[in-house]
Amino acid sequence: MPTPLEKWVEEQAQLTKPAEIYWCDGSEEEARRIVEIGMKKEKIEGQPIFHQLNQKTYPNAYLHRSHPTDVARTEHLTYICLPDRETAGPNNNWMEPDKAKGRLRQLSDGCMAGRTIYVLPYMMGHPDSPLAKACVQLTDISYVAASMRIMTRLGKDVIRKIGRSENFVRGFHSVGDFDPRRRFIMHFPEENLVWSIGSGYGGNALLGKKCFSLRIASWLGKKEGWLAEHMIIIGVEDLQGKITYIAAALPSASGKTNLAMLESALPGYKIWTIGDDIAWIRIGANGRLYAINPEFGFFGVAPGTSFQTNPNMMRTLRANLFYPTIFTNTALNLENNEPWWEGIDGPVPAKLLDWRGNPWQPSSKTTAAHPNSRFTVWIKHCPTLSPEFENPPGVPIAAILFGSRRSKVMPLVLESFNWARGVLMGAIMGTETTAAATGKVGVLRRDPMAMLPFCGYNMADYFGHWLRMGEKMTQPPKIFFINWFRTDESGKFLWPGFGENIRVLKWIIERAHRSTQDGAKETPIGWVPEKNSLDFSGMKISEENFKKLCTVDGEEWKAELENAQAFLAQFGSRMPLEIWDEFNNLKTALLKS
Ligand code: OXD
Ligand code: MN
Repeated sequence: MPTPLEKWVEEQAQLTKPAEIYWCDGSEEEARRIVEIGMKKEKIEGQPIFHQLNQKTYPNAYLHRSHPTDVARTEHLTYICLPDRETAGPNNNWMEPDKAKGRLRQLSDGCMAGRTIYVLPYMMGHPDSPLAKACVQLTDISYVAASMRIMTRLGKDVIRKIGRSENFVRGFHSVGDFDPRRRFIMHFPEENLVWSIGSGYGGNALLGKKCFSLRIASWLGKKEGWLAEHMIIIGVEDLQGKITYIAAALPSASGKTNLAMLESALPGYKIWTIGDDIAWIRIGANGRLYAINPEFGFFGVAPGTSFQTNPNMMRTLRANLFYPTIFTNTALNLENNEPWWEGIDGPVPAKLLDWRGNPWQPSSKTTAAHPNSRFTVWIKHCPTLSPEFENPPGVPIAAILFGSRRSKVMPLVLESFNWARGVLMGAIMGTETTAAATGKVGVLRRDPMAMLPFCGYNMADYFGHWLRMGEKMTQPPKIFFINWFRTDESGKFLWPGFGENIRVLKWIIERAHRSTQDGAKETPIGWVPEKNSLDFSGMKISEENFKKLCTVDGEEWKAELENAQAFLAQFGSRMPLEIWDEFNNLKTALLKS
């Protein structure tokens, strides 16, 4: 008798008609073979999937050029297929599950003809973690097979673990013909199923990541009483060697990965990396929050990454371990066969191919690397990886941070008065858009808790779930807001960011453990730091700039709340009343100020 897993694979193969079914075992030898297939056999528009880079300076690294129409997440083609539209909410595209499956079956019929279907068994989370989930993804491209081995705990043990159980997360993926008109990323939360066709882009195709670990997992979290969040997890070690753990949500392509492995500008402080994108968070028996990173690799944005901005990532990218590192849509330096992107150290090389493989000159109108070019790299390459990364229960979280990307309005750092107010402020968080998703860059959109593209159900229910989680904890973490992106009148950033961000983190951990209100100024929206409470040793900042960074401008905030009110109103009567109560309290406080 075939197992439910074998049966499912067989059914998918009958539909998609591949030439071959290949069950991956996760071994090193297999990883090399898959990369080899991508260099020699599989092609996109006549071009090999992988190009081997300089093995001396970037050991085991390869460059992948995607289909030119397939370079970012496509939110307008991403659907949540729950039985009723209301449960999916206005924050998601919705399709009725049977209708969605009909459409997907039609698109998938014979879509793998002549190709190999790779069966990828993997775990999200350490297998002994109370939150761990066994998953299987099917794909028809070596790029995704190789990337999933970097991003997850992939191996044949997972097949043994699943055994005859029906209880595994199913991910079906095919690149189809890469045509955006036949591209869909569909989620079926009630069936633990993701079905993605027409795209090889990470966020659309590595189904353990955004699709399962955020969209489906957020739904599971709501049902089971935990949280799946778009958050990094770090430990901040202080001068006494004490480590305080923080989870921080930042919008896509806003320095999340840099923060996750920050090199401290303050001597004696150190950041320990646990995760750079996703946190699964549960309440422990002691009433505190515990977080794990369910992933096993980084899928980070290349442009802007350098020894100046993120030295630990540069070291990670050059580590010589047996997991391949994949660069996607970066430029190629023809002089030394190294990847290149805007913002990397050193001068612009004389001979470059752009991300599409065409010769590029500084006078060219487009950037050489795609603005959303990426690297995929194994987490164990990271020199700041915390020993707690492999700890199944996770780490206790003392502070939750919400970061936005705002040139005005949001101060550098702000501590919320309490959990419920923090949830409201997280719910109305606005941010200026980046290249991580298709669409216009730099326009303001509400991105609650940096989860707008990733919450797999109605966000009104999600806010309610956050409020309930707060009530269940005996020691809820403090909630903070950070904004590295505030500018002056001429559009210049007021805060240097990067390694200097430790100064803000230091303030935060001190506040998280504090017993007094000293060092903070109360404003209608929360507490902001007094200048002398931030450690500015070794850094100069003028009184005036510090004031601008921490200003809470009543007029700006009144306009902000008006815009936010319209956002909240689209959720209608589903919005928890507590959220409106908090909103009205905030509004009253601002009007009084
Ligand atoms: C990502 C994203 O790729 O948030 O992490 O878009
Ligand atoms: Mn992300």
